[in-house]
Amino acid sequence: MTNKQIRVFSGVQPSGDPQLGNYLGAFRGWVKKQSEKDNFFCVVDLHALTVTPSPEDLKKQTRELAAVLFACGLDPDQSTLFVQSHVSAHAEGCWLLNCVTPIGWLERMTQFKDKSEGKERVSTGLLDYPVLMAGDILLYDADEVPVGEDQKQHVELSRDIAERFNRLYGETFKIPRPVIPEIGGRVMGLNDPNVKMSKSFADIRGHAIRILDTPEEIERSFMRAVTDSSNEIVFSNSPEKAGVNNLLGIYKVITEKSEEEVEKDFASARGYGDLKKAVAEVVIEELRPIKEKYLELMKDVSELDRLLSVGAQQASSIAFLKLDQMKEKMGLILPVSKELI
Ligand code: ATP
Ligand code: LTN
Repeated sequence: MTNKQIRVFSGVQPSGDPQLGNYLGAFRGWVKKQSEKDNFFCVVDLHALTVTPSPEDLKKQTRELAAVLFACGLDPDQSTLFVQSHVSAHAEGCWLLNCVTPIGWLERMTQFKDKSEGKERVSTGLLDYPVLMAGDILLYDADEVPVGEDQKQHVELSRDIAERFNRLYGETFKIPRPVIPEIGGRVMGLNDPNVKMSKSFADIRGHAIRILDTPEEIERSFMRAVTDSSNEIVFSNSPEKAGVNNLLGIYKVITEKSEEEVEKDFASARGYGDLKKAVAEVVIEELRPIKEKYLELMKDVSELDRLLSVGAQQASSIAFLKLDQMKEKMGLILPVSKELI
């Protein structure tokens, strides 16, 4: 099998301003590997509905996220980028998979437990979120699903759902595998290094670096980052050093240096101020061309919309074939001619 035959699928929610964790844990790796594989990337707007954004915000964030992804280097000639709701097979596939997924599997998901904790009422959509995600992946017979560490459990659930469907109705789906970056898979919040950096918290002062932040905002957020009371700039697994470890981790992924080289860079630093400045600098330089390209793309939204329509057409040509296969296997009769509907 040549690598181009390896199909990759991944998604990202338009649920807020994309942040450094999205970039280092997901987007950067997608772009780096895109020439080697057959790639499908999706702005999962239906998933974002589970957190009930305002309609105006959702529209705006969907386009902005697509533009950020192109600006990060996703190339329409190498990768298909599309919006989930433009390919209705995703919603339909989710229903079919709902009917083979035990509720207990969904209630066990840590993301569901975290997001529903302390809430008096949660939507069915929040519980069903991983089934929609399984549909995203399985409709394309994806081999690999590159995601950050936090999504591993959901990809594993997609495997369980695929295996159950195959057992009940005969071989239908490929079993996908999660691909987690060795480093960058878990970037932590700058205000609290025990919590994953997340776009839903991007509004909290000092929590996240947004991909589109100005250099001044980036520097300010890093200078405010929580560290500890010692002044040792070394990689460490100890909980007290989680903040410093996070900063060193970010520096290491971007500079692509080894741990020894990174520690050497800071051997003569005078304290955490120097570390924070250096990390801010590499992040600012990494994000600068992305922001420039983003601003360029947002000047002509109709071209962006056109690219997304082409992406949706490419995705549809695969997704609807698989959807028909699922329907047939489950005993649904297909219409004789779709033109008559
Ligand atoms: P939300 O706050 O809405 O849950 P998020 O910022 O956690 O959003 P997602 O849209 O859920 O981001 O995830 C998009 C991709 O980015 C996924 O592959 C996810 O694993 C990855 N990702 C998100 N946050 C981080 C992080 N802090 N470190 C590494 N990867 C991350
Ligand atoms: N749940 C994912 C987003 C997502 C996804 C997917 C990722 C939706 N569908 C399919 C990989 C494959 C998240 O990052 N929160």
